[in-house]
Amino acid sequence: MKTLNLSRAIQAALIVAAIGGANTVALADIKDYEFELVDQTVKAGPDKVITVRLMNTKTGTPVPDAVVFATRLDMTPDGMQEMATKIVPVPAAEPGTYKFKATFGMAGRWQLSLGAKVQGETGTVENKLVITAQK
Ligand SMILES: [Cu+2]
Repeated sequence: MKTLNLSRAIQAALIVAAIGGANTVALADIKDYEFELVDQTVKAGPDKVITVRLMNTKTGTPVPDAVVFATRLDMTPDGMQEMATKIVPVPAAEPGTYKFKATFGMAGRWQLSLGAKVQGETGTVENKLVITAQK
């Protein structure tokens, strides 16, 4: 019966460790961050600026000084996955906001794929936002 008691003890210790681990993760989770569009629409045409805000959804505050990268801008929402456009970062004045410049060659819905590294957090924030280009 000694073996059984030992395995019970190990099991209990593992459960405590698992709960402790979960609590630690819950204090600061990369899933608590998300991007939002400052403007839902943009004028179709060359060199249009998109502004996004990185939010901490737990505190409801913008997150400055993140390393933000736009990975892709294409027309997936309108069934044109292959219709992608170049996207380049431009300086943003307001802390917690990030700007990009792109040419919207066609009116319609565009999907912006974004990533971010947040200071003090492990992992990567990954979001897809839909912005509408208007004629
Ligand atoms: Cu298109």
